[in-house]
Amino acid sequence: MQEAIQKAAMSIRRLKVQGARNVAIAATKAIQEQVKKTEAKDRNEFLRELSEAQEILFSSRETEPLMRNALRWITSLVEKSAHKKVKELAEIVFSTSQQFLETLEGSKEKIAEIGARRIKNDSVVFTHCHSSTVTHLLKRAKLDGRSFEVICTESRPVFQGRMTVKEMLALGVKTTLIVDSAARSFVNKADLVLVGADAITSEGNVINKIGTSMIALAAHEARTPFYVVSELLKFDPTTMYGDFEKIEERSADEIWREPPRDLIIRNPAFDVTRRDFIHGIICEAGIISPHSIIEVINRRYPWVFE
Ligand code: RUB
Repeated sequence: MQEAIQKAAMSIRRLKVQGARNVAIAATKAIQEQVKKTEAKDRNEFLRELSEAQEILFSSRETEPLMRNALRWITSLVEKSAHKKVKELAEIVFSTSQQFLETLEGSKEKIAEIGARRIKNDSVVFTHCHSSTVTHLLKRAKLDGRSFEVICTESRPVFQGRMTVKEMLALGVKTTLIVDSAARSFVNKADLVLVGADAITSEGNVINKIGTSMIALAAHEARTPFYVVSELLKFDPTTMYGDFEKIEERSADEIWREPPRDLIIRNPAFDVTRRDFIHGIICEAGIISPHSIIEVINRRYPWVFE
């Protein structure tokens, strides 16, 4: 039952698929694959199957509004359609999923094009964790002929920073890896900080890999501009109606496999960076202030608020 969905949810939970964009892409593709094989006999059964799939994927990682926005949008279009035949409903899922994937791809390119202009020649870029949106922007800057170097944190406990440094080295960019606690010492040497986002709240605060808010504080103190590089669809509309974004807490095993008895280990995957520490959000609509997030999203993706 829901084989493609279960498989994708497992890969997402275990971080085989990592980063908000890749999570949303994997979930959308899993939905496409699942509807191809649907055995639902009528509209009601098909909608039930879709809603179950959605719940399984949503629970794979809690702090992923991009995935939730994508799947809710796809499901809402199916629900709104008057079609009764399963084949036609499956076709709607397939084409809207495709449309979502294309929108996401378009946003990535636009963000890279805009953000690359902020990378000046001979500059030092500080980054944290692994954001495919950030690394794509840096690739674009490199293709545009800019010379720059990158400083990246390890990003404990799962070391996503190693993925970032490998990508940068493959690009031929001078790259330095530091331990997370060296952030303050190195943010001083950087011209700007670029980090990704998992979620953006209605107040313009940004949720990203644990440690991001500490880097933002250090950058503020060092007067190093701190930018968030993110698709607008990482906005979580439920935060507008009073909900707090949930911060996923991961297994203690990631930190210490055989810890002493009675030790308490906490492993939150993300933290919240207040908008006051964010110079700008580099998104597909341009470089915007976190204060204007609702207005910009409302103009571009009004369906998010439905
Ligand atoms: C990854 C992380 C990334 C964002 C943005 O955390 O915090 O900065 O997800 O990534 P994890 P992208 O490794 O726990 O998923 O720009 O690729 O969406």
